[in-house]
Amino acid sequence: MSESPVIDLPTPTSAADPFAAEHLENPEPLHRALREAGPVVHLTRYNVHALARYREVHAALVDWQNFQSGAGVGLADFRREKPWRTPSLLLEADPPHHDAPRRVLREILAPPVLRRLSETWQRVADELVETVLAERGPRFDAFEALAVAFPLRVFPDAVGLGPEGRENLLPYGNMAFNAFGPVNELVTADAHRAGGLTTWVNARCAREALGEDGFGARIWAAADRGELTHEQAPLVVRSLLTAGVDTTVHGLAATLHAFATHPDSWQRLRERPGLARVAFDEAVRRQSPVQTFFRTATTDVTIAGTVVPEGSKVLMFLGSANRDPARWTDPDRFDLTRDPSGHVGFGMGIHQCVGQHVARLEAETLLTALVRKVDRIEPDGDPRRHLNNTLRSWASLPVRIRPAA
Ligand code: QZP
Repeated sequence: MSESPVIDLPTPTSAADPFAAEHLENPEPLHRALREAGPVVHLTRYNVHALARYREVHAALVDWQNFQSGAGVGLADFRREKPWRTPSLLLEADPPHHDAPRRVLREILAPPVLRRLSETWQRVADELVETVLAERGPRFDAFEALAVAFPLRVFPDAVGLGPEGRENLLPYGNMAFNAFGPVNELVTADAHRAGGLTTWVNARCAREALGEDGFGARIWAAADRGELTHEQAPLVVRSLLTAGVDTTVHGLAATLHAFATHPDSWQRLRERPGLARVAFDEAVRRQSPVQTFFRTATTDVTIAGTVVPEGSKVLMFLGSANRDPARWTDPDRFDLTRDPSGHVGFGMGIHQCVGQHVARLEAETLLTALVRKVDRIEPDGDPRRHLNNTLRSWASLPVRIRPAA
């Protein structure tokens, strides 16, 4: 037999645990080490292949044929382990099953439809900022007062959720995003309330539980038109309640933190409020509220010379791809003059965040309210992180502001 002309370099390995508190608290050093180790790194602790460079993360995201979602986008392999909840019809599904739910939600969350919400959301944002300034004064926790308060005021209403139990939304999301990682202390700490939170969320997805004019009702109406089955409708509503709250809360917090620590950027936004959307995307690029998720190889796939065996999990470091110096100039900088489009903070390809326009509208209305009333925003002590296996999340963001004259 002839020898292969290609010289196979061994795939680099790492014993690091990306879900250890040390790395969740400060992921950049591990990201840098993984990017520099090679295009594919075998993580021995979990027996998964890690992608930390932009090129490979992007390539895997758009290749749904070789990298499936149906076996789960967390560490758990749904082909061998029972999922903790009924799999999502969008996130944890592949074509063709994925396509009908995706189309329904894409139409309900499309920009022309959302435009009808923007006036109301702007008014709510203006009122919220006014109240915060009047009642809390110039020093407050921007995480609780703005990043949490605003999405919780507008998004559940837009879905058509009833008023009771909304305090369960963030704990449910925290649990769901932890569940994509390994069963570590972050997961076991929530185990006692998993049943209660799941029961509450599932009950909210029923047609009777939802208002007559909201995203939820429109999902059920799509089922009436035959675009979905009536069994699928509540699960699509559940996707909104899982993916739509914590993500925007921590994305907005990342944006506010970026402005507090980059006063020049705040002044630039005040001069050009039209930059609000770009600012949000640049903050999503730089902080990547969704740090990681997985795919599963459907066949033996070769990535940059490494064979990823059929059935093995591939861990994609979105946060690392979004700061890969091979793709971004001065990647650690929050820079309103750059074009952040192409970042993978919302994913890429057929699963790319279907709610991204909702998130951008929340950011745009909140930032617009803030630039109208705030001259300066600066840190007032160190922010605190909340640790989650998937989300780069916050516990507090103390700021001091100077109200506009
Ligand atoms: C979570 C769902 C980055 C993703 C893991 C966010 C996400 C998207 C969809 C769902 C949950 O459909 O439940």
